[in-house]
Amino acid sequence: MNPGTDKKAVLAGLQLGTDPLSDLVSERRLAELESLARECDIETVGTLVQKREAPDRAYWLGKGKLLELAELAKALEATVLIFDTELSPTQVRMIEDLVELEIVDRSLVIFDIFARRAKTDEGKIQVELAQLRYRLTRLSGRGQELSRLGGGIGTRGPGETQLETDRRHIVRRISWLRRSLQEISTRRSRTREYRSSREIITVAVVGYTNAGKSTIVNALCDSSIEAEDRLFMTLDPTARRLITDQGLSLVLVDTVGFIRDLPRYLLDAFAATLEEVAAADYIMQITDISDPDYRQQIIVVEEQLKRLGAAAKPRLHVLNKVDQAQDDEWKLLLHQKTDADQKTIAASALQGCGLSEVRTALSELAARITVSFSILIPYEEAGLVNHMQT
Ligand SMILES: Nc1nc2c(ncn2[C@@H]2O[C@H](COP(=O)(O)OP(=O)(O)OP(=O)(O)O)[C@@H](O)[C@H]2O)c(=O)[nH]1
Ligand SMILES: [Mg+2]
Repeated sequence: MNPGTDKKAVLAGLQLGTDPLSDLVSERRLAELESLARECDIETVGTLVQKREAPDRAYWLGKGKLLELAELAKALEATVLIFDTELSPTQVRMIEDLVELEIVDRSLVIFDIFARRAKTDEGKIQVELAQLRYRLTRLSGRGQELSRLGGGIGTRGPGETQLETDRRHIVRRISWLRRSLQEISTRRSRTREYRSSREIITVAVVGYTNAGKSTIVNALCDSSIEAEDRLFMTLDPTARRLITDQGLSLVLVDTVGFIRDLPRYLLDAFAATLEEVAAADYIMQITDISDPDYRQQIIVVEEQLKRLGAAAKPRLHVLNKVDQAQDDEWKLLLHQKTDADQKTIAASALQGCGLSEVRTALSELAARITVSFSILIPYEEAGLVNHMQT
């Protein structure tokens, strides 16, 4: 997208199966897609959902439905069709051959948001790698048609010049990006080694995008990480120190948010970043219980934690935004995890309620992990003190 030029789009969704709840699911999925599109300056002017047993191999929707979608777009003066899935390269080609509109899928929208948000070298490299790998799969067989593909949505992303370059150039660039990421990963693991050699307890703050992760880290650590009502505001893991009332210190690592169906290439590319979650001592999971879809979001976060091998770590689950709760149903969650390793606390990071309980839980954790001991060193062995780490 060119900045400042709002495009109009019609969103296409599929409702699969006959589950009585599937109406609600597809409605929420499209509401999320609309928010994602908005982050790319695309205005949603219409939506269309088709009920089907399974996605169509060629057009994702049925062919008739796709033509109906194109008519709807024309009537609403939309120039873009956004599909609530990652279309296969063949599907993109087939759809483009049938309708004269810009075809965008969910992955492309998410890439575009990540490209807009990436500020550090690490973030930029990760996003570019994911975009190029995605694009490479869409280049094969298209030959000269390359330029029709566009870079991300419109011009954002690795840049227009990339589009005219050949496949080999992209492959070379990908291997360069991979090497750079490897270096970043090595640097990150050195930082982690340092923390663990100093026995610094790390807490990875995870959750669905926009759950309030950065806001809670800021409130607890008196820091100022950018926190806004926008999706994927935080891309780079940001570490902040928290000193407990007993004077013990913990490092909270704010991380990139999760979302359902995060494009595979982004997950791969963000592996170095997500290692922070796998390597943490403790997980602080944040859930926005004011979001009507929070149950589904909890499932998505759980799946991601499992994938990262972090699901079994001790966890503090913060049910955030209680100031905006729609009903009382979320309170059931409070009674689910109550042992020392699994705690659930209700809070409002914005208004401050529940935060002292969160602080107490983190202090207890620090005290539990930090073993205190006293030793008596004979005077003649006083030199041993030099070997002790502080
Ligand atoms: N009402 C209310 N809003 C909150 C609360 N906590 C956070 N927010 C708002 O929710 C929005 C998202 O907060 P962030 O802290 O940026 O969320 P995040 O999880 O870091 O989001 P990403 O980095 O984009 O994944 C911001 O507008 C916050 O002000 C809360 O307890 N209550
Ligand atoms: Mg954030």
